[in-house]
Amino acid sequence: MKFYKPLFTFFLAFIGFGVCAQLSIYPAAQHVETTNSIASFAHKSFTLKGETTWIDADNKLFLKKLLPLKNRGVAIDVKKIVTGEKKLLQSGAYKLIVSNKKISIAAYDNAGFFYALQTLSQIIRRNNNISIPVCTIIDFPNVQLRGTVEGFYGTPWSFKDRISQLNFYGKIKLNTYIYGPKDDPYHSTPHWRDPYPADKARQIETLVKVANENKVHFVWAIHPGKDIQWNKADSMAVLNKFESMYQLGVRAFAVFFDDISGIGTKAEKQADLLNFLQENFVDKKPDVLPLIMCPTEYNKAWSNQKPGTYLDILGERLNPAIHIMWTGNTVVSDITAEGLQWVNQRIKRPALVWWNFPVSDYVRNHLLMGPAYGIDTTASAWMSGFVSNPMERAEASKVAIFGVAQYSWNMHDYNPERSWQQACAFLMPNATKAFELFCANNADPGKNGHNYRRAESVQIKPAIDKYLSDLSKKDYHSDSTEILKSYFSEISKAPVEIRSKAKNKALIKEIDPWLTQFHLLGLAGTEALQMVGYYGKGAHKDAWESYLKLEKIFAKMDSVDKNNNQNPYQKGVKTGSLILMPFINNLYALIGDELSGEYATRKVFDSATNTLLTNMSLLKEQPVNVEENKVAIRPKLEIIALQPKQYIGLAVGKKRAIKELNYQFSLNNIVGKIIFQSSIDGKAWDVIHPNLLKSEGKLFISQKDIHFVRAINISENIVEMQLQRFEVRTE
Ligand code: LTM
Repeated sequence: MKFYKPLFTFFLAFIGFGVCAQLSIYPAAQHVETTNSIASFAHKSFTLKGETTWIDADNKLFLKKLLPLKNRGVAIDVKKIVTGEKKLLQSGAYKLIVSNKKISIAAYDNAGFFYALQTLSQIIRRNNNISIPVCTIIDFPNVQLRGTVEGFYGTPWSFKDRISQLNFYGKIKLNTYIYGPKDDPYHSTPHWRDPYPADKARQIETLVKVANENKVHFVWAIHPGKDIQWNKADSMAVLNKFESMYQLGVRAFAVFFDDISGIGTKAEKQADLLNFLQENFVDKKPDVLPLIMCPTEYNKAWSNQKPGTYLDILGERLNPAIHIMWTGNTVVSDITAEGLQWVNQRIKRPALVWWNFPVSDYVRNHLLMGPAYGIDTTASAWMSGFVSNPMERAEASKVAIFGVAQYSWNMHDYNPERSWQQACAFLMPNATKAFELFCANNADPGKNGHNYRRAESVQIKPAIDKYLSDLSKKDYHSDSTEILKSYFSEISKAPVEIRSKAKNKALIKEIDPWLTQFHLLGLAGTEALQMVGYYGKGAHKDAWESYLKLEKIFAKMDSVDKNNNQNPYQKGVKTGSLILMPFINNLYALIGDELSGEYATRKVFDSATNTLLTNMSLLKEQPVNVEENKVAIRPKLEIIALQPKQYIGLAVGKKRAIKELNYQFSLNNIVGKIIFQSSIDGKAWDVIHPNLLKSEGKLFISQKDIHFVRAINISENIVEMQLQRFEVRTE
């Protein structure tokens, strides 16, 4: 008998009876022992033996679907784990032993039994008979709470999306789904105090049922901090809302205080409310799980680092049974053991990680479908849970969620790249390579206010670098040419293959505009290489024709961008934006320059001259959107705190003049706090309007040659607000 370390548990080959079978378990099991033989239970039925009373009805049903259960047959010997190693004395732990004679399942609880069955379902082979590799699997999770927090801004997931997620979580051994979509008005302001309308309530009831079947804790979160009054009536309003959710079957609850300003942010009051809920709700209902809270200072960059402030107050005052969430060193951040140790000593408990990946609410024109990396594989001891905040696109998020499942179940074994490949195979079994190609080039969020970037086009980058380096030496026939040609050709074909072979139509619907754009990207790359080849051969006329064809493809891409995904935040459809698009643009510009003496080539676009104007370090990276006669700062989802004299504004290029400023801040009565100013040169500033009352409006600018506008805090206090719109119309 051979012992394989967890690292090698994937795709083990079993050779028995002349058959080569594969054993793939996801997430990777902690210990797998196996021989080369396969137990073949030809035409046999199975019978449940041992201690079976503790097994719940859902698990019995699952087992029945998996194996033909009769009164007599091959024994499935069942046991509850009650003593032994500590790691097996936790929820989700199980032992699965398959011999030629019987199957033995020992589990700590029903979650463990369910996971044993999931593993079994992954290794069973059904041909003429039922064959299972002879093996011993000892398995348990490294992290207690594993899953997702539907905590993004934008359109909340649909009922169907959520059902699909919960079934997916069961399969990949995730046990937590926190319901907290920012744009559900019954989760947040204005309706957090009110019960759900009947149709929504029924849906939640069903979701809880499906979650239970999949051994997933359905955690319902409330976000009351925007307008909570710290009085008895509002404490009771939260409690009553929880009670109404309890009636729908919910048995786990959270209170979020993220992205708020004003009195709602007070640590003492937040802790008191949570403690009140603990005493008057959780302690009175034995079937309710420990509470979870998301603090206002939910990352290191935003937290007051002075001892005795917000996080320390929570640490001291909040009932120790309550989990505290944490996004890392910044809002969107890698997760490190050191970062967790830092916060844990302040909050006096292990943090529950809220990982802001693959969420894309701050970069809605991109998909984040690359590997889930930047999560420390030595950090398990420092967290009570790990949940990922996904994209508004539920099915597309499954690529990253698959990685999160692998990471949080078996951290030491976690390999982001390998896990990502397995995710692609799992989600797109009939077009895995095409899907991998798509995901590999739809990974980076692009320039963004969080300064969070992801590797993209990793595999092809060396060939691109070589090509560009050869080109810089006027070598137009680089060795990389053929590699790149075939890569772009694969890209142009991948969408057809994905669309035609995918079983998951919901996924195709979500990514459809990006598939169209990806196809065009493949065509553009192919044409660009062709163009350079012609030019290199001295065939300038052919190169020019290619150049024009490329422009036509660009125009189609532009049209996809302008006609799809027109959300008010980051409109459009970007693909391959880190490496491939810049590469193609580079070739276009280069050959355009070379041909400019002979042909009338490209126009120069002055986008680089439209820039953000600020003296706030937190906002420096916030991108600017440029359209024909509009320049806008990308809206910021989180609260920003303007110190006295801090400003935020826009500078436009010399060829444009500002005619109108359109703004929206989540701040009422800005008199005496914020004024708007304009300038010709960015040095001397005039007040546009001294007495603005409203948090939103339009200001017309009659003065000529205005290239700069800004909003500045003229008060002596910090002004907290949300930057929802700051947009100028130019001449
Ligand atoms: O991250 C937290 C705790 N809150 C919000 C999320 O709702 C949002 O999805 C992410 C990413 O934009 N940023 C937040 O601040």
